[in-house]
Amino acid sequence: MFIIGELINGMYQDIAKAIKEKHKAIIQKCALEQVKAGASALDVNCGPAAREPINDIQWLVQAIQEVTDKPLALDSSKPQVIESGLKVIKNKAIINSTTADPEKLQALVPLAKKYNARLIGLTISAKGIPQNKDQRLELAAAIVAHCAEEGFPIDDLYLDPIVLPVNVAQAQMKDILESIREFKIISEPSPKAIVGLSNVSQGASARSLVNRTFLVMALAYGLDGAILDPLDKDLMDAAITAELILNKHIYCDSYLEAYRKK
Ligand code: THG
Repeated sequence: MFIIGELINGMYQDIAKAIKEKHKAIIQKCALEQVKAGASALDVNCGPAAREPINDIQWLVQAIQEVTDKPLALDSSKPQVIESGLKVIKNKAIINSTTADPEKLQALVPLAKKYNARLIGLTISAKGIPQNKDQRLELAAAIVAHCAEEGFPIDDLYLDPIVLPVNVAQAQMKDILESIREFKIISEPSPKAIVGLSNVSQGASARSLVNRTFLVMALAYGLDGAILDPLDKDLMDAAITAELILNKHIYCDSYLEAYRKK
């Protein structure tokens, strides 16, 4: 599974403060901890309160790149902020994210091509978040069609059904899971499926249990990647075990230890 560590996000107060005060060591520690815990990439989000996101994202990227060469996912709803980050990224970037809104696609698909970046497409439109799996599939197909027309490699496209909190959208959970399976059969080669996992447990108690249960189920539906908290050891163990059962690693009695050493 492609694991994107979610912790460098200005929604967290300590990270917001580190960004504001340009305290590099805090960001670098957070990057290294996530990589050590098994993150294959790191999400980089200046947060909702950032006053200068165009400068902040460049500062974040540069600080992180001093300590790791893992791919970075530039997480912003503003194309100018994403482009600013792309300019200073040395390795392969991930654009997080476009929506199915034509204006967004027209801004971000050319950027993804120009910078040879992977692209996350959210199944959301100007009308908002879909209320069922048919609307999700329709938006997913529109994103795939746009990428194919523009010559963007579908192998580099991740579709995100947008996970909603179970405490407010319980009736949608099954549709979200089924969307993951449906996304994979839109085209050949197939787009990949990714989720922002922690959304599912926002406002819920027993967050870690809710997160890992959803993740294991989503993996069974064909999930390829997740933005998650890699420091949650129970979550990582559940993911490794689910992938073992799905025959993605070879079984040995010490498989958890063996996988972590990889
Ligand atoms: N899809 C994609 N990108 C995403 C998301 C998604 N990026 C952002 C988000 N969703 C994924 N990242 C997080 C990070 C933290 C939390 C949820 C999702 C979170 N934070 C706590 C809270 O809000 O309760 C704690 C915040 C705090 O300490 O202040 O749950 O869906 N492509």
